[in-house]
Amino acid sequence: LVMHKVDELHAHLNGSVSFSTIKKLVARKPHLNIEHGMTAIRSGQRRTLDECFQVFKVIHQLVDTEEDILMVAKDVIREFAADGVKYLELRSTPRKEKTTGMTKRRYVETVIEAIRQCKNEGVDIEVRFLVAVDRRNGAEVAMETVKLAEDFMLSTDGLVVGLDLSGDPTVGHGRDLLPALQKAKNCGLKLSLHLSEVPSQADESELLLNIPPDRIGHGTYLHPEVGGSQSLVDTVRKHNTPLELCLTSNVKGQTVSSYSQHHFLYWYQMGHPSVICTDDKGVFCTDLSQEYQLAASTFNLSQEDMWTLSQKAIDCTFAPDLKQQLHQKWLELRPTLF
Ligand code: 6MZ
Repeated sequence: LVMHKVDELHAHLNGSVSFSTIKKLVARKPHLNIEHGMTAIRSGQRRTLDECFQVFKVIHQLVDTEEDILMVAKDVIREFAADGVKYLELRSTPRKEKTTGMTKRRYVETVIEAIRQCKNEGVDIEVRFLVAVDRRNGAEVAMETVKLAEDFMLSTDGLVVGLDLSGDPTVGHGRDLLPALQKAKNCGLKLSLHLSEVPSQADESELLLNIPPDRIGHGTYLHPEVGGSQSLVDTVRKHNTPLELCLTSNVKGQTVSSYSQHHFLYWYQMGHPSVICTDDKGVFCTDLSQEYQLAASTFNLSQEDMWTLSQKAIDCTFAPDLKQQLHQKWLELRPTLF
């Protein structure tokens, strides 16, 4: 069963690095003694979320030059295209690497360069970029990152469309980041915020949901059945804020106990805009087709249901200029079976 999904809206660049790209990186840096088992969580394996964040650190060691970033970004874009994705929003945290001289600005420029090169090479996918704030780094870095994102939004003809808030959810509090997030929103950056990825983030979610963000990453613990609250759900509903849902990531990272327990069902049954995404296709060994298939088989959804889901995802993108074109692609891809 082939699932023709149209867009991927929640993909962290360094979490999306495939096995074949990891092999190339390892060959460039044999002295690090890194093997693939350290950069991916295979089928049937589980890790705590904390261990997942250790995995990102290993990948960051492998990806620390402009040359690496360019290769990784181009490979990831080509892989999403090969999976049939027509529109990709990539997100990544700009990193400065003292040892290689890479700056945050060069980091973002290099990702933009990768997007442009893929376009020039005729890869059949539209790509937009969200600059990510790692919550671990605190208020000052968050504000710097927002300024960087704003500069790029203005200078890249709409390739940089937004800001992501991510990183280890057990570190720091969103209250400290609120001024930076509000500034981002005010200057026209779209906001996608990881919210309530772990329990006991209800206070933070309450605060950040009122900005309001343009999309929510995960939102695993927002609803009352898992310790969130009806008032959080009501706020999400009031603003009609779409959720980016990543089934395998949440199961392998153990924030959700099994596929059938995934909060996809809660929101889907309510008819709330919910978009299926991969999160970190390299680390969690998945792709968007597989995530669509897992959602369909777990929740007993028909192929038509899945088509409708992928169609609705188009309205959740941060690229209004592409919506019409994407709806057209969706119509072209859709089989006439139903
Ligand atoms: C929160 C996550 C994440 O930015 O170096 N990241 N943040 N929750 C998750 N759930 C599993 N998965 C990835 O890609 C890696 C970074 O993305 C964020 C983390 O900050 C991680 O270091 P980039 O391209």
